[in-house]
Amino acid sequence: MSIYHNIIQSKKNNKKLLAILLDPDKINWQNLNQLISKINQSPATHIFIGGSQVFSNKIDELISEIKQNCYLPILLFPGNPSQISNEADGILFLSLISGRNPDFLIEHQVKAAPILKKSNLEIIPTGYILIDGNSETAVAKISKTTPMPIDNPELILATAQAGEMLGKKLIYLEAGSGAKNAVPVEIIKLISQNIEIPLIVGGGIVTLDGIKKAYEAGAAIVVIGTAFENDINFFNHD
Ligand code: 1GP
Repeated sequence: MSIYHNIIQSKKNNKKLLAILLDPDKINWQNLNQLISKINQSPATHIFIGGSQVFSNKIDELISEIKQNCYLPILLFPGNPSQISNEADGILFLSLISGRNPDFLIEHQVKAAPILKKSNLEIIPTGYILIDGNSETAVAKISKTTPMPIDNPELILATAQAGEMLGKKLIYLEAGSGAKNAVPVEIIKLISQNIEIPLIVGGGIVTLDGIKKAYEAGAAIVVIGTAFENDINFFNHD
C-alpha cells in the first residue's frame, strides 16, 4: 500500500498519525542508535527528514542508517532540491502556497522534477501554508515570505481550498519549527472541516496535550521536531 493511501485510510478510520521531524544538521551521530530506538518506542508512524536549510551532505547516510533498525516510512520534507535522497520512501512535494515567492511556488519544483522522475520516491503533492506563530522562524526568513496572520482565518481557509482545487493531496499547516505559538485549534478546526484531503499540522507543538488538541481539532498528522530533538524522552512524559 502506498504511503498516501495509508494516510487516506487512517483518516477514514480516524487513526491519528504522528511524524517525527529530523533535521540532518542536528543529528548527534554518536547517539544515533539511541535516537532510533527512542523513535521505535514512540507513537511515531512516520519520519520526516529535512529543514528549511540543510548543510549536511549525509542525508543518504542518515536515512540508510535509520532504515537498518526502523521500519517507519521515511518522507523527505525538503527546503530545496539539494535535500532529495533516493534512500527515502517518498517526498512531500511542497509548494509554499501562503507565500508569493515564485522560487518556493514553482522554481524549486521545476529543478526537482527531472531528479524525481528518475527516482523511486513516492511523490505527494503538498500545499504548505505558513501561519504566524509569533516568532520569526527559519522558513519565513529563508523563503522570504510573510506568514499568514491568524486574525484572518477566512484567507487561510481560501488558501487551503485553493491548494486542494489545484490538486494538492495534503495541506500542511505550519507555524514554523520552534514557533512560540502553534497553529490555533480554531484554525485547524476551520480548515479540517472545510477540505477533504488530510491535514498535517506542525510547528511549536511542545506538549502531549498540544498533540491531542491538534488531533481533536481535525489534524490527520501532527509533526514534532524541536520537542523531541530537545528531549528524546518527550513521548514518555505524562
Ligand atoms: C517544522 O512542523 C515542523 O516544519 C516541526 O516544528 O520543530 O516546532 O516541532 P517543531
